[in-house]
Amino acid sequence: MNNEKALEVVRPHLTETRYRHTIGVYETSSALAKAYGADVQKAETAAILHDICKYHDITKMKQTVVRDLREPHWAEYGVELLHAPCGAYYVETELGIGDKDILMAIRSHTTGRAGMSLLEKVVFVADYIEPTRTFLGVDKARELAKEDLDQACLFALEQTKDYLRKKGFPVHPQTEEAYQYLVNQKGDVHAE
Ligand code: DGI
Ligand code: FE
Ligand code: FE
Repeated sequence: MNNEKALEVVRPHLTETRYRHTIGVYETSSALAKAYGADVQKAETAAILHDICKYHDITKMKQTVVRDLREPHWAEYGVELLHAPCGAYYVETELGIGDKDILMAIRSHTTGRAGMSLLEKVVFVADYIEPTRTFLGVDKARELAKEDLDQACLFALEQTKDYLRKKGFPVHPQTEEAYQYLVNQKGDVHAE
């Protein structure tokens, strides 16, 4: 699906603000893909569609993860997580996008994943740093993304874990594992 078509498809699923966020993720993913040598077209498609289920019905999304995906854990750590696996499922089943790299980038864009592919990291970081984001620490994340994509992922995961801890929200195991994986990898680099 070309970018123009994907933007047209996603637009009615989103609010105006969320659409602007999506454009930001699209442009940032494109730039990061170019900088780090990821597949630019795949990064752009995944970015445009990454939040397609953000405002879908929560009850229906819970049904999707339990009945269709048979991964009920997505429903057990807060409703904010549902749109990522459901987004990948929707894009595959309703839009006919079969590319596993794109689907995985959409699926892991909220929690990250241990051993993320380059494409997953690009979309994960772009979602965090796109120009309309304003939270504390976002400038630091933007600087890190220019230097080292893994460091930017690690920083985003650390900050997310901190935020969740302060709010008293549970951390999904995939977020924790994504974080630990990068910490261990960093340890390995320093040991060399
Ligand atoms: O959809 P966006 O707002 O663009 O961004 P996102 O897909 O990264 O979703 C952010 C939300 O997800 C934010 O409210 C924090 C939440 N979140 C991220 N990781 C976890 C999490 N919530 C829980 N409970 N556990 C997590 O591990
Ligand atoms: Fe999202
Ligand atoms: Fe997003």
